Amino acid sequence: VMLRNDLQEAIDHDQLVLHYQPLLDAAGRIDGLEALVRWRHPVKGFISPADFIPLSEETGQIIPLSRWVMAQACRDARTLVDQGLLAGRMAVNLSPMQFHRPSFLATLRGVLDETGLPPSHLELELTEGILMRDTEGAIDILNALNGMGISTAIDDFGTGFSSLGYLRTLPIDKIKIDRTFVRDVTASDKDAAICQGVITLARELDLRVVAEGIETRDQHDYLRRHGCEVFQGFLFARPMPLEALIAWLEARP
Ligand code: G
Ligand code: G
Ligand code: MN
Ligand code: NA
Repeated sequence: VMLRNDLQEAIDHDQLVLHYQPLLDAAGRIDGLEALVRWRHPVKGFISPADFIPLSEETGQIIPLSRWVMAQACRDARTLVDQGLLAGRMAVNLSPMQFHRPSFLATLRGVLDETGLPPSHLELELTEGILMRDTEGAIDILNALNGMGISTAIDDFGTGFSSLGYLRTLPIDKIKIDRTFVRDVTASDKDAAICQGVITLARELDLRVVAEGIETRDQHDYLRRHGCEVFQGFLFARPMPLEALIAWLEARP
């Protein structure tokens, strides 16, 4: 109850902030950004979404929270596009309840209208769990997103215990290899095999592939050598507030 009331405060009183992490292509150019929400608690400091997104799903507070995230991410993306600092897409993480609500697409259209962000600059990150919950419904929504020009990525790929068959039927654009496979890719033959397998799979299915959680040169070199196209991780940049991101982008050649 305590946290629930606190979270309502956070939503109502500007305690939520978005940090942005760049994604880079194999040549080191900015491929896109990922929006990651944080709660700047007046007493407890920064709280990770891992600690309040699940709670907000239980209480239904995920709905206003998600709407705020979507609007803020689109507004900031619009600012970056206008300043010539973002040519690619802003990726926003979705929660299951948000995605499967009947009003999801209407809300999304409303946010795009309100912020003026062209849909060609938006990407949505979904987990396997979201897609497994109601696959028929998910296909309809994904087709609608496609039609709007919004791209979609499967986040945390490989952690969901789901069949691979859905990759054949679902119209998605990108796979993000979970960082637990990337971590030991240069030390563990098994993790290397998994990463190589996912990269091959993505290529055969005409999906883009991202490696998350790149922390070392070796991880980056290895995955680049094996055909991975896009990279995200602390080696390049940590998630940062908009002001810091703008400075970071402007300082690049
Ligand atoms: O940024 P961090 O590593 O603390 O994120 C922890 C988890 O929270 C990740 O799984 C990430 O996908 C998720 N997350 C971050 N921001 C959002 C958001 O705006 N909405 C949802 N649904 N999940 C988010
Ligand atoms: O589930 P999702 O992939 O959306 O989670 C993204 C989270 O991963 C973000 O909260 C971000 O803080 C975290 N992250 C991003 N890059 C790295 C990294 O290089 N190492 C680690 N450990 N975490 C990372
Ligand atoms: Mn993500
Ligand atoms: Na992930």
